[in-house]
Amino acid sequence: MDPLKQKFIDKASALKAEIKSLLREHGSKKVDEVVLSQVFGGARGIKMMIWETSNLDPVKGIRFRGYSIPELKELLPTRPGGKEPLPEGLFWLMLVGEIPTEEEVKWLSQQWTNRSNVPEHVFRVLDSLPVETHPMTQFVMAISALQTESCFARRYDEGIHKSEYWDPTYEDAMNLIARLPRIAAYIYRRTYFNGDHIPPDISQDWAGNFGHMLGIENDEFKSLMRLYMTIHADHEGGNASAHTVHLVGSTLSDPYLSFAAGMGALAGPLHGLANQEVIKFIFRMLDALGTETPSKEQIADYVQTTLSRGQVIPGYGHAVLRQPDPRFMAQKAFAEDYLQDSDIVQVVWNLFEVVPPILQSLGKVKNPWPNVDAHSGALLVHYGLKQYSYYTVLFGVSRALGVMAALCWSRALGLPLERPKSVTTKWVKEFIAEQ
Ligand code: CMX
Repeated sequence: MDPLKQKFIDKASALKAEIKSLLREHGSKKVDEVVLSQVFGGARGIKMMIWETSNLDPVKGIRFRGYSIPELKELLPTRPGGKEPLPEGLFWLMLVGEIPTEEEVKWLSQQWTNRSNVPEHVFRVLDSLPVETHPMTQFVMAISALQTESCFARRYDEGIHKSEYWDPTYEDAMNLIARLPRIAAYIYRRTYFNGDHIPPDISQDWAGNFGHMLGIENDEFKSLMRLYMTIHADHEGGNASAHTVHLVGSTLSDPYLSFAAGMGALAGPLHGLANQEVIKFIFRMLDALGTETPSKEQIADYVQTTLSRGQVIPGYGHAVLRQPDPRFMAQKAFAEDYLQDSDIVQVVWNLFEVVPPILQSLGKVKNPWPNVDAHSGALLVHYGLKQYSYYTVLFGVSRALGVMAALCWSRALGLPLERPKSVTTKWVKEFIAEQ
């Protein structure tokens, strides 16, 4: 058995036994109380799911196995001489809870290269779609087409014992992650470069090769890809894409179909599509104001007009966070290092000053601060990746790392079908009458 797989099942078996005895003793302890406004309000804050790979604190932000993004920048292996962590290292950490060595990360990079072959029919499915099909739609269809390769679906069909579900889940997770950059790059090149595809360079790491296949041969951009793929990977289990993968996976639908479903959730403008919406918002604002370098007053007026039209300010607000998103701050730090002089980055920084007090003044927005999507587009535009309809695909490739590691845990721990209870408003009225 490969060393990562062995490490994973050793850790998961130990935790499974621990959970069993923990539940035997404490299974009836109350962990939360649900009020009616939460039932009508998108289940905000209700503790109802196990997610081992990361945890989100409203103030401190995301912690991957307890580590903050600045800590990961210090601790995870990088390319020789590089500053940004390799996403391979984050996947290792999320899957087995240990910071990997450089050797282990190299091994994982090689594994993903070995597993990266995409069957021809997936490209044929993509080529059959109108070229103007939204890249996220193409992404979902390509992942669904790739489901023919699912080890989990095949083993289930053959009659696998439930104690072994984790094994083909791990194989599917590794194969899917390995193949995603090729698929995503294919979508980019077919949509915007007339199908002028770039073959993989197997000497590069996972994110570096992705940058190469996109066609942006720039070392700084590849560093950005490593950072981008690391910080977008996981945001605990309750966000819409992660939760969808978890829910669909709980039916024992295989990892490919579960991930495709999750990407449907990521494609919503209140979630991952916000990264395209932010840059669209900025481009439209610059167009409307007739300048590349608007003043803070001009930006404030434009923001107010947007709000008065009943639209949200994309890239701002969050269902859990109550401070500037550390993922926004990590991208800002990258921009401070590499692209201080970029006009579009300056617009993002000015929005960071202007938007929070305006949102605060509305009196209803719980978090006026920027989220991850407020910064990513400006960095991509700087390096020439201006086709913003594509941005959510980048987010999706990264998100696979977290949700696939978490899916391995769900199957290894034997988590059951997820099935919360719904009620009707009639039931609510009767419930109130009985109080
Ligand atoms: N601009 C304008 N209004 C906003 C707002 C924003 N950026 N963020 C929240 N609000 C409004 C809500 O629309 C809501 O208004 P109504 O009561 O009139 O419906 C009110 O403030 C309260 O909302 P909230 O409790 O603060 O926020 P929610 O938990 O309901 O929603 C989120 C969170 C992210 C959907 C919301 O902040 C939003 O729409 N932001 C813009 C879209 C965005 O950036 N999404 C990306 C999030 C990160 C990601 O998943 O990738």
